[in-house]
Amino acid sequence: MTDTSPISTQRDGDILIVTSDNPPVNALSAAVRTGIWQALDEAEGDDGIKAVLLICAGKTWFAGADITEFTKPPVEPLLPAMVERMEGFAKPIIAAVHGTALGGGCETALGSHYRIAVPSAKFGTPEVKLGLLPGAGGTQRLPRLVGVPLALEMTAKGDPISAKQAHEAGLVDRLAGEDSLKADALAFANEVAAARPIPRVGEKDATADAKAIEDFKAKNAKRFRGQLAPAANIDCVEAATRLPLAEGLQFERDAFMKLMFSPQSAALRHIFFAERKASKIDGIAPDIKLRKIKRVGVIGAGTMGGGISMNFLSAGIPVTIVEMKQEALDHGTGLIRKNYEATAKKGRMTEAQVEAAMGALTPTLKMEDLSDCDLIIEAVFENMDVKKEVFGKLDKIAKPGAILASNTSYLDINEIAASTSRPQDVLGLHFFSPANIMKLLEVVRGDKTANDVLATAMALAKTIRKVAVVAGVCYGFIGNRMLIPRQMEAMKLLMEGATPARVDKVHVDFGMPMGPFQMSDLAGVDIGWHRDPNRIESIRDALAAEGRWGQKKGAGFYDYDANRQPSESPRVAEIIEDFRKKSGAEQHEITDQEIIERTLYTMVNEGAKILAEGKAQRASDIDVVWVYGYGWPPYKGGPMFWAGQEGLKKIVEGLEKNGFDVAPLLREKADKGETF
Ligand code: 3H9
Repeated sequence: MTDTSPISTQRDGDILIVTSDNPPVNALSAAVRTGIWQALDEAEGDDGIKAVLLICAGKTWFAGADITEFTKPPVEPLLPAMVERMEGFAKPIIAAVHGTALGGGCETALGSHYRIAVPSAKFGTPEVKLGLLPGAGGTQRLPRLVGVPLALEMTAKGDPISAKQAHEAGLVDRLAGEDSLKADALAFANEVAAARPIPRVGEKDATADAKAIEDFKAKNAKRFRGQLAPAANIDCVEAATRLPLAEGLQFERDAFMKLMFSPQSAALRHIFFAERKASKIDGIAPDIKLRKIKRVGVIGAGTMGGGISMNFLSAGIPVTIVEMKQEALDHGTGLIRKNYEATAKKGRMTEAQVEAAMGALTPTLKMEDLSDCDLIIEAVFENMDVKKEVFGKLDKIAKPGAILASNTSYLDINEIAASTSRPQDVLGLHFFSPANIMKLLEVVRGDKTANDVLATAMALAKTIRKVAVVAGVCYGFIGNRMLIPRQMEAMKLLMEGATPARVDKVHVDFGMPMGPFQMSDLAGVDIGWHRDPNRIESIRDALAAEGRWGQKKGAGFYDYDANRQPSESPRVAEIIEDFRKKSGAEQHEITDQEIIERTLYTMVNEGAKILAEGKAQRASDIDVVWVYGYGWPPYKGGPMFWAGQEGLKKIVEGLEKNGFDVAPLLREKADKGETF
């Protein structure tokens, strides 16, 4: 091993301790694999060494193969070969696990002969989330060790299990003390050094379990819709039940390589890195001093204010929530409690946690009570005058240095900030509904927003487990601004001969959770309605005037039954027909491709404008917004990445064919043969 190798070895009696120190997550890079290989040579060549203890420094055990190497030429020793050599090794290898043993990390633990872990450790094979499968024997060794049902859950869904579950399932042999992993692992190594035969997972048989496999497929069909990787993981687990290890490993290898070169995996890997990149703010040092946020104020106890509050309460940050009327305040706090209790009922929270969260909530009718808050988020009615009045008041109440945020979805943050004497402390925090569940947070940077305010908001987003993206001030910011052309075209398509169900189906087939009209029905057809039933200027006006406000009223673009199951509505068809006649819009045969071009290509076009105007820092941020805020299928990488996969030339041609003005940046990139 060289001095720069992330792997070091050290003797402790008969045991060779092999330590990996490859920050930040001990990814199994070529240097790590080479180092481990050489450490095995060392152990092999020294008769005094009776066992090998593999342990990691830093915050975690190997969190997987090094994903950054996937697009580079392979460097030996490859991970599958390293794991195989470990499994066949003549001296016992003990894996001492802390942090997250993920992907190739879990497989390295499986190749070891004994596994000891701290109680807080997690084990998982999340490759499916990168459009892959555990390609270093995971699909073959897991079912042999933990059985088919758990192996299916772990590989095809990709969620980790706790050390305790892993222990119960036989994946972990022994639990160590939380703070004494090395000592406990050494003792374990000494205990098993001479034990024979050496337990090797690959020598076990996986029990055939055809029913478990069929049940699993049927139960998860909807969840896995459109994706290649879950099915490939299932096939490999199934192969483990009928093939000897060597053949199973080959089966896995072939399936892995197919996935590795699939556009879906490229898209998912893009999103993985895009999500992490989004938290970095161009031009702001990563070590900038942040403001301390010990108490948060929320103005408005409606659905949005309540949801926003829950994020902080769940993270242990006390919240003061303000409403104008006692009734509304009681209703809002009641709803928060109801939500928490529903979570507790599902076993995802204890009663004590519910009480702790509710205990950290201070409801009040007085704005003055916000004076001790470090961050105040306004979630009142979406109207500029109302917002300005609130911020004017806040300016007088909030302590110096408090961050003042608006949850507006569209309005100008600069104008809101100008209603205070401290525009440097003002920014937008655009949560998505339901705010306690949706992962996305658009952090809107005003012209005068201070760097430390922005950086504090981004860090806080991580604390409350949101994926945050910086957006510039423009109408609708990133996400809603791109939604506008999509919704407009969807409406025009109705006028030209399409039905809501047809347009929605194309979106659902594309991989979206719902189409534009299903989304309108969920959000509320009455949103933004002028509320004058006699003023009917659009199909939406006509629906709203008839009380067809969407799912909440049992009718919108669709009719809904008591279980909220939609069906096409004859009444809506009449309304559309009426508008078609009145407008004289030309009817024509509408293909799926035309729907894609007019509703999705137009979004890409708008995204290009957002980028050119500097309202998003990078194209990948736009992708993150759409994946985490609007359900764009992650395996299609977000609109800007997908545009690259489609080919920007094709996007330009599609836009031109339909008479749209092509954004100059999009045209420029298409002409140069580039992607975003
Ligand atoms: C695999 O193993 C394939 C094999 O089966 C088969 C091979 C044949 N590689 O998330 P964080 C970076 S596939 C390279 O902010 P956290 C990440 O980009 C792999 N880099 O930290 C970031 O960089 P930066 C299966 C990686 O504490 C930094 O580390 N494994 C990798 O919130 C910190 O990351 C997975 O899919 C990697 N594997 O969460 C696990 N992982 O600072 C993927 C992370 O420059 N990783 N980075 O932005 C995770 O889930 C989380 O990173 C983890 C830590 C839970 C580990």
